[in-house]
Amino acid sequence: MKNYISLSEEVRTAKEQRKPIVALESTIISHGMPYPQNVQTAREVEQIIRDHGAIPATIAILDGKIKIGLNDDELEDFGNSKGVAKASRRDLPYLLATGKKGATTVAATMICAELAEIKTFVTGGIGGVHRGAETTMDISADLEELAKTDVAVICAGAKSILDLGLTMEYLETKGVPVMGYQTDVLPAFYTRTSPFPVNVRADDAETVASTLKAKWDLNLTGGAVIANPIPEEYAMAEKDITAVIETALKEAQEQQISGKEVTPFMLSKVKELTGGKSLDANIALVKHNAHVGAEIAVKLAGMES
Ligand code: PSU
Ligand code: MN
Repeated sequence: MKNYISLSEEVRTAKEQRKPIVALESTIISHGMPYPQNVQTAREVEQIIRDHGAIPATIAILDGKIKIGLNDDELEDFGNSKGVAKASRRDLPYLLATGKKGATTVAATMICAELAEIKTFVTGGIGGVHRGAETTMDISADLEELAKTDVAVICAGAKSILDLGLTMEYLETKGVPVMGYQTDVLPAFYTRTSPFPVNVRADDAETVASTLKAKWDLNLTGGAVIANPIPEEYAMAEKDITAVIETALKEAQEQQISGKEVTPFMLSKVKELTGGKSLDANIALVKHNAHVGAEIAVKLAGMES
């Protein structure tokens, strides 16, 4: 197993010194944002994590290795590459065997983080149950991963391109805690609220960390969602984003988009239809998640027995 994993210098040193580490995904870099904003944002997010006392580990598949931490050149090259494969659980073996580049989704990043013994992972939004899943069966592998892999995912909830109600039901069935960070309801990525209550509310990093510790001390396998609303000043108007999502969903149906293409198609349509505004919102919420995620990682590291 060790043969497949390659730690960056920074991450290796952090591990030796038992510093808190925060994992970051790479699908958001290659499929979620345009170049060069993607690389710029990735660097800034990493710096926010350092500024709050933890070490960032951006995870990607390169040269037949699971890279835990990318150096500056690797990040630049990765963010500027065309045709990087979107890598979820099922894709990891083939990409590692063939040496092709892979951008890890939430599911794959959780797997890689667990292999590297990293418990905290910051991203933008998670995948979930798609609208119409009762006939398409389109349910993100992210949810199954949350059910079985011991990594906490700090995100801004999930985009309402998904069926948020069914996503919450699925997480409940699988026993995945959904903690609202300073909120009682599930945030919907671009907006701070949705009609769906979270499982529990946590008002500080200490509460989140001690809840995670209790879960894993009891061998209650699986991850947790820490849902952190987008900062007020970047939140988009509910009716604007709802209209955009309806249009994007209609186009996806007309073009018969299916399988792993659905989420990237929806993300790029939403981006196109909202112009620069959605990208600004996206960058702001990831940075906010990085801040909160680093604080949680620091608290968790302090509780290690
Ligand atoms: N949702 C977002 N932004 C993203 C993704 C989801 O708001 O970048 C990406 C994440 O990497 C997530 C993946 O793990 O899409 C889910 O894809 P799918 O629905 O195909 O499982
Ligand atoms: Mn899917």
